[in-house]
Amino acid sequence: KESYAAWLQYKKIEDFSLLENYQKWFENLASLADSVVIESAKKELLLGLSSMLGVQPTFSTERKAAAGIVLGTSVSIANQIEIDFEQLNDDGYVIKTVTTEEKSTIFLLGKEDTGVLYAAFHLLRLMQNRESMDHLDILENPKNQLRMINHWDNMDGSIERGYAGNSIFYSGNKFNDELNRIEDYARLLSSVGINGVSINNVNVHKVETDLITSSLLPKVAEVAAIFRAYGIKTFLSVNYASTIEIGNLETADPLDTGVQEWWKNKAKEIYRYIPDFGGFIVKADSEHRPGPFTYNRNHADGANMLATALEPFGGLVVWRCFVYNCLQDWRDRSTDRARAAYDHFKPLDGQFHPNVILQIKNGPMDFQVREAVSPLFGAMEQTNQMMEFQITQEYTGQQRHLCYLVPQWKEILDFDTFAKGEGSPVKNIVDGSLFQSRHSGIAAVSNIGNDYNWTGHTLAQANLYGFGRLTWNPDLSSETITNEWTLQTFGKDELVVQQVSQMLLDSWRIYENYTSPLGVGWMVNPSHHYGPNVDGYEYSVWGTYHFADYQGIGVDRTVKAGTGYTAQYFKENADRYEALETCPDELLLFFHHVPYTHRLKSGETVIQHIYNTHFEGVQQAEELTERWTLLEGKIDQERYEDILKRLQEQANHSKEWRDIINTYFYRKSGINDEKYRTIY
Ligand code: BDP
Repeated sequence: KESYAAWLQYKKIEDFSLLENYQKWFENLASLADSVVIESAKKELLLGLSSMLGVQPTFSTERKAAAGIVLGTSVSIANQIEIDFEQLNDDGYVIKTVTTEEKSTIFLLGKEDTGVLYAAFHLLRLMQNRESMDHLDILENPKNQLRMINHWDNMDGSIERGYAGNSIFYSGNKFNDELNRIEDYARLLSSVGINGVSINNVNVHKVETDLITSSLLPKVAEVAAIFRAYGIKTFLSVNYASTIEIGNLETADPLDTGVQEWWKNKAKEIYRYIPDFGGFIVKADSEHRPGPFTYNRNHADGANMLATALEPFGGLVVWRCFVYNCLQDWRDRSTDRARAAYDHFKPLDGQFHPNVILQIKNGPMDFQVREAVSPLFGAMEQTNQMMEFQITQEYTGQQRHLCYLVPQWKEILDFDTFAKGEGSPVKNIVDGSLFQSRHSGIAAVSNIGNDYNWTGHTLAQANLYGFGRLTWNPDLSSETITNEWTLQTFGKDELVVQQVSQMLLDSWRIYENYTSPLGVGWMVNPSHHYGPNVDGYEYSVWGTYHFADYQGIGVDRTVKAGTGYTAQYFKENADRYEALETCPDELLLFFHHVPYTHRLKSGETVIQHIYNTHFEGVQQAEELTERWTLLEGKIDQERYEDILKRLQEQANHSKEWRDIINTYFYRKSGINDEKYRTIY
């Protein structure tokens, strides 16, 4: 089925001359290396070639006279075709066409086997995109070392913040017997360069605490073997208080020698089952999860204790910085959740072990449609840092609304922190280059489940694809990624590619238009986070406020009169956000509390902006449906209908957003819409 195949469609090539041209390359496939990873590369090539071209190449372990593909990792071959392996990093690869009078060959060479696999996927992508094979000369290195997906899957089969069915890993508190689907998932991930996956929720309950015990480790090892064949390392989220819950100890104090010993033995045990185990993800002292604070220890103590245990085996501790007080009093305006991660972690710079990476959410709040970039990026010169994005659309329409996040992620990665003066973008912090960090990378919370199309909204597949591509190379443009995805997913049809790509590229702004305005965030229904509720989180304890009253709205985070959060940025950004005159419109209410009559740089007042964007957003959402219907007949009926239904739901639901938000602010402010449109 098309919806299941996602972007690995490998549709038969109908264009006869292209078909002939391609077929000539694939008489023989010579594999000069051998491993499970190379096996995957061969399998994928065979699948792609037989399905796109109807050819079955012969296999050999040495180069043949016939035209063909050569897979390998050997330096001597590289030298023969004038490739300098020194230019490749561990996951890098080369694709090169060499034509002599006797034969034509496409070399897929990697420094390691994973490079060969990535090269195979790249070649298949080129073919899906109908590019010429005649003069390929490609050298690719991933910019980020760790390119990771975090699953928030629970063993009962549910997925925290999952919008595409249940877990593909578990059901009924057990691993699924049927593991086939995991292999197809691994193919999807590997095809875009993902090399790490954590397979259980960061909120680790009792059953998942057992994942690191001998009762479940054999199963984890089975899953890890599937991922391993695709160059992906398996990680587990662990319960910080495991020593108490499953270790028969009375404490989880990181400085307690009993606790330290327990984890050392535990690490040894895990690596017996999974020799290339990636490491632990830890959510500690966050939203009621246990952590070192209980014992008056700090997060460096906690993380380092685990790091010491994993260190002999090359394992990593991915320590999350989502640490804040989730029991704040909304009446106390001196506390500010946005400040929390920086306040907790910045003073610990330099204290973490080399195999600890701090995983920081892109913004200081929580994956809102728009928020400021976390000031922690770049603020800890001597500490490994990695990015956490959320592919699953918790606050961005839950895969019922179209919201393509690549443009958002790009803005964040390009954000200049000024950590080392101008030209210190976030992407150079998380790729390790700015501070020469030992470990670094980008992770994101998965958006897949066991729905037949993986992601609920079929177009949400583009977010998974785009995340992988961007993680491989943050310099790719949104347009490039989007076009690539559309071509592979729906085939080469001008109108389809142009329409779908543009719909995706417009969708984030559209979603922002009819939801919470000017960076203020939230305004969603509590707990499930779907749909509008302006005061849903206003009088609760989560630290998520907009402070709207009859005069104005916004959170004053200035040093002058507010929470002082702006001072967490390097000077250039701190000054820019601090002053009303220089604070960008789109984040105005994130940083300032202003009257409804305040004029934005756009010339509109805040209240008029709210009205305008909400009317406009609904209109744009309705247009998305119309734009989609232009493609009827050009896309298989199943995907066409599926997507149409979601777009219609979005258009309807956007009206609810518009009406609730506009009415609320009309009643609060008493100010009329200049255009006298109906506000319910
Ligand atoms: C929030 C989610 C919550 C997660 C938490 C986290 O609402 O379900 O457990 O983040 O990242 O976005 O730990």
